[in-house]
Amino acid sequence: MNVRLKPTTQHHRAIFWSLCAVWLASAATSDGRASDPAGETVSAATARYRDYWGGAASQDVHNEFYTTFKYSHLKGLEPEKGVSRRDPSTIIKVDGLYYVYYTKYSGPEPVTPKHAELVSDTVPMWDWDLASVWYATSKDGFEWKEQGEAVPRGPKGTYDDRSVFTPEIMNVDGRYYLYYQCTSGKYTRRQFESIALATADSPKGPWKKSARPILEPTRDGEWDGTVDDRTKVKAPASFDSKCVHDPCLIVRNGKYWLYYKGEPMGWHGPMDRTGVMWGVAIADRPEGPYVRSPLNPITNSGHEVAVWPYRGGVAALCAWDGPEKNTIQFAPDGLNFSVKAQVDLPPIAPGFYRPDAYTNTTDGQGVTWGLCQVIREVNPPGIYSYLIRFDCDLHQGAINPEMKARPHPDEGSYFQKGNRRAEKDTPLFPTEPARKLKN
Ligand code: AAL
Repeated sequence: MNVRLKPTTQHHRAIFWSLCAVWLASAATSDGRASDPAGETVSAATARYRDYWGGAASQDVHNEFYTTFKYSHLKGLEPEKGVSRRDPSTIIKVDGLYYVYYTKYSGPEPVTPKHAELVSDTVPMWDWDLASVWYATSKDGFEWKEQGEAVPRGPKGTYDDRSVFTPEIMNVDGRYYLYYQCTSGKYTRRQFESIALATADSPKGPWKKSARPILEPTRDGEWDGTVDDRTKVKAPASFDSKCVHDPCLIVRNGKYWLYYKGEPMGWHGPMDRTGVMWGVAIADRPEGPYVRSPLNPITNSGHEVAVWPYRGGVAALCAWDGPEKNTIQFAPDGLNFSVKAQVDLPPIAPGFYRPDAYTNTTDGQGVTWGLCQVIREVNPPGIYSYLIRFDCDLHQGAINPEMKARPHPDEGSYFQKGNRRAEKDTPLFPTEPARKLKN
């Protein structure tokens, strides 16, 4: 049986640890030991184990924020040559059917920023460029039927004429809100990207787009020079100055909390102070206006956004980028996150089934499954991105207790494709340092 920590104890501990962090650091002796309040001299790691992690209760088998992830292929949405399906939304259940929305691209091989000069009206930079939002339904979450396009690209000259991608779905009071990333004009390395919204009375549409995007990048940087190089800015810019991505919503305290990922102008360049981090913008109505939290960015890590109501707060899965990557985090107030568990091989771009994300709950139950993606391989070309299912146990009720056992990755997890040593001295972007690998 899993021993679950009482939230209050845990939150108090987290607050206590934040306040005491400075004190503990100064109490450490020169060889790294710290004396705990009982007067016993302990190492810094032991002090952290007791005070931050909560001692034995933090062991994986007892930790409500720890899980492994197990993956399954989907029937009906198998990998398809020349077709990408990626960045699945939250999964919703309506009249006994699950619905998922995702980016779909089909066409020539994307050229990547290395060959940005080849991008055209028919040749994409990435496999989310020249794309649109499609949807599929399922009775059991394993076997899916693609239903068709939900939101197409806009006509030339409109805010989403280039691509419509990375959707999120919210259902509230019988209305359906489909948030999605959008971009216009020719896709460049310095592309700005926004979040837009389409609404409908049914999960099948028809979808009506709002007049303008509902969240835009701040654009508060100044590009250095006219060469199409995203790394060059004259001064540091906001973490979300170039792109706002990966909308993921929660209804909390009667308001609409739109969590998103930011990308700065100057990303990976000498003026980059943030890298990829998440922000939140809050509105009284699903359509906005969305007001950014003054605490943004509210994570220092993570890529595609995945948050869900948990107990009285908000839990997050931060995969991929940053010093706190591959962690489950928790914020009692939805804003101040701390690391609660480290995880192996987390899903990429997860869209969770989050049945209480939009119920304004004050006791979020947690999540146990969703869809995610296997990303397109550049080398060898041909197989594009596709969707798979993951299962986990991040639920108060410990629904999948076997997920607390240590992972046993199979051979494919170790011998991954994509070790592109042949390209080792070719940077993806002109001013990024080439990755020099030793032979
Ligand atoms: C994903 C997401 C967003 C980005 C691109 C497509 O992993 O972060 O959707 O724009 O990559």
